[in-house]
Amino acid sequence: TPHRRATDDPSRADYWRERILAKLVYQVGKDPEHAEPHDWYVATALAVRDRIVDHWIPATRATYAKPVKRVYYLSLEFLIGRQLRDTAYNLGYVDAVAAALEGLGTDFETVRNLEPDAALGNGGLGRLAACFIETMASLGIAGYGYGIRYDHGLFRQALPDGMQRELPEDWLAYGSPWEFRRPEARYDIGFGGSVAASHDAHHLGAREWKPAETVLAIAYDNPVVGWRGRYVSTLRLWSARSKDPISLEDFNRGDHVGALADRAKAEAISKVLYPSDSTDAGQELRLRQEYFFTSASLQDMIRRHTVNEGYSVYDLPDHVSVQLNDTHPAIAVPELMRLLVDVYEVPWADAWDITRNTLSYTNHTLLPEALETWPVPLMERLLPRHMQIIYLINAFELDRVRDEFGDDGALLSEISLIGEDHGRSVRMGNLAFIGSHRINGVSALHTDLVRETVFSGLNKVHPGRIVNKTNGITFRRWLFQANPGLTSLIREAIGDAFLDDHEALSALTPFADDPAFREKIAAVRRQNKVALAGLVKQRVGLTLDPDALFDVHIKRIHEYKRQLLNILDAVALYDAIRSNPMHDWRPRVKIFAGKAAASYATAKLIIKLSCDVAKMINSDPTVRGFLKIVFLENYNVSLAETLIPATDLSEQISTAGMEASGTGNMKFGLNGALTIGTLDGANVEMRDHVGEDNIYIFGMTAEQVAERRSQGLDMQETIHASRHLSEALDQIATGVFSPDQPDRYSELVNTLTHHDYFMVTADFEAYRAMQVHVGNEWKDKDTWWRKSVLNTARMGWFSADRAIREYADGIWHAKPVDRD
Ligand code: DL6
Repeated sequence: TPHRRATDDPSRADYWRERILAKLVYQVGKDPEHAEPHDWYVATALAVRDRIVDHWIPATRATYAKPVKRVYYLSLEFLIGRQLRDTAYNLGYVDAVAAALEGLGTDFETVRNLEPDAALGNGGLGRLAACFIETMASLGIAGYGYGIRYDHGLFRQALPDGMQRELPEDWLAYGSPWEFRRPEARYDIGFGGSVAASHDAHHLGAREWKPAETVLAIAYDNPVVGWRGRYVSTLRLWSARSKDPISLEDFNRGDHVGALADRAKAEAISKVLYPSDSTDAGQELRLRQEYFFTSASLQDMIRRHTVNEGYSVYDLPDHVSVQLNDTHPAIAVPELMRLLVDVYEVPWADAWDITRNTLSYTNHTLLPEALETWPVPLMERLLPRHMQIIYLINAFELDRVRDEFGDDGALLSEISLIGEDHGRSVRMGNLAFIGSHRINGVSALHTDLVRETVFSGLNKVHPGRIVNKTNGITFRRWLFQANPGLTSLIREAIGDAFLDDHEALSALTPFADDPAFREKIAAVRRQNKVALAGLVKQRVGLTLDPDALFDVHIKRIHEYKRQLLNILDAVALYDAIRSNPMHDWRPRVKIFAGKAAASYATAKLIIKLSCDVAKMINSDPTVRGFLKIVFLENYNVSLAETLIPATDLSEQISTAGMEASGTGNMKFGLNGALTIGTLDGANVEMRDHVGEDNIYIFGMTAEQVAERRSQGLDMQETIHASRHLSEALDQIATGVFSPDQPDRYSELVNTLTHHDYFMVTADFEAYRAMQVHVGNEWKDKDTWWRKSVLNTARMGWFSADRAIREYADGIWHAKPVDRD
């Protein structure tokens, strides 16, 4: 208002200048004359954080004043990335902050790039959790994220000679300016010990668990501000501490290391993000992590519900929804039962109703190796009371099913919580299912497959419990911030409504037929490609032509995601260029990035192969730059923010039936990249939305894959039928790309030939033909940019706002907080 002092108005640069300087001097303790760039980052983050708090406190008060359902999102992973731009953008202060920094002799880009990525997740599942927390705040849902404050997030990937090395990541080396340590918010987490005996084997009442070991969970709060500051969600991350920081007795005896042993054991729980994505995670530390954060979160939630709000635990389902992000927090089922029965003395049957009506579970994968199971002996040793509860839940469930469906042995053993296959184990997927009122898949196809495969038995006995909630992405980060050029063009064309209502992007549809608009879109893409080319030059020394087709494949490296298929196509294209160098080739750059799980040898070999193929092709003068291959090291959220807006062609080529949804596919489509993909995960719904003429779908369907697998995996005939494929495989197998070790890939090729579970060879010809078609379409710029505009215009449905509304209406029954 005109009466405001200039320095009270956060839309002004002088407001920020004053506050950033104050933070620099009084919190960072630096003289502006001698401040390092990182000091400016911290001072800026702290100044911006103050404005979050200005929204956080009223939002929290409003939630207590006019209670709505609180939603707790329990996730072992939150792949947050950088927070400065996201926060300043959602609050609407980026321009003012940037102007202030300019006046202080630095600039916003430099400062924001000094923030380390918070990489507390492996991939899609963790990034989805981060998108969802921001989106709940944007919609005004009273949302809380609960997870672990890992000292070290996802490893840093180095690629000396193309071989992946994992290096420790150290995002907290300088501390985090975003978090608030809450030493008063602490809970005891027990492990091991014994449970007081009862004379009655079917005793359903309270029991006393005496843990042998107790670890402290200490809260760190990260406020996450929503769009236009509507609400602020709290991401509460738990850090493990020992109850006794040191054994003075041991120390005084001279055992200085032993004196710290208990502490080291306790703190190991929150030391490192478990590096595995979908390979065996069966280690005790992982189970300790899962129980640690789940128990702390449930205790915290119940304390807020009973002590702060004064409700009874019987009313939990009316006021609270807990979403289990995959099976990692599935121990919540017996833990909530334990808290209700043992601590709050709720009768078993009531406790079971409360538990089931409070919890719901999202399934993110059908991969058998990622569906967690825990050996019964480990569970009995580490969580003896939980094991008793699991046995009881199982007994009741099996009795009920026997009553209703008869003594169907196959059905009973399928739905049992105890697997008997390789020693007795607890099936966490079944546990999460039975303890939840809703189970959701993350795309229409995936949900169908969840019903038909992993949970077919449970679906039969609990029809209607499985629902679909197709994933979504936050447009604020993935379009508005990552691609300001495209965002401005859209605003000029259709106004600002789409900033708040993402489906209003459809108003862009007629602009697909406007040649002047298409030209502007192409110019923005070119600018983004120039920026990416600069980054590639700086990182790998390769010069890229910004007019080449940028064909991008970025995600975790996994056989089912089929980076191998893309590499085989590159080799076939390389051969085609060499055998016909005078053809009208259009330059293409294939860009890869992604990390392989540390223990996943084949995935690491695929990275090495990409690098070997890149080395040969990039240095071959006959190719004359028509094809270049780049593998960028250390893929993370920030790199994705640069790559996606600079992409022409998005690779979403997983074996059909294996990618639960994908969310990268949505980010690319939104930014106007065209997709080459299989009918897998959310690609299917993307095709339905953008129209089949505007997406390049190829290959086998999930059904065909299943059918083909049932016929066997030997692909010799398929390979012989394709000259391109057999030549490419031959070259790879015989060491053409690995002269230093000619047999490096012979086993890999052997597997493709005789045991091609992921159908790389079976889909090769269809993929190659589609790539040739894409190359031809790229030549016709009018067609290409028309399709690009239509992709952006029709991706509105894939907003996380839509996804969270669906969860809020269909699963949580949660309404937005009224802040007025
Ligand atoms: O739902 C988020 C994300 C999906 O988009 C991916 O398709 C899916 O692979 C991923 N799942 C996981 C779970 N572990 N594994 N594999 O990360 O979830």
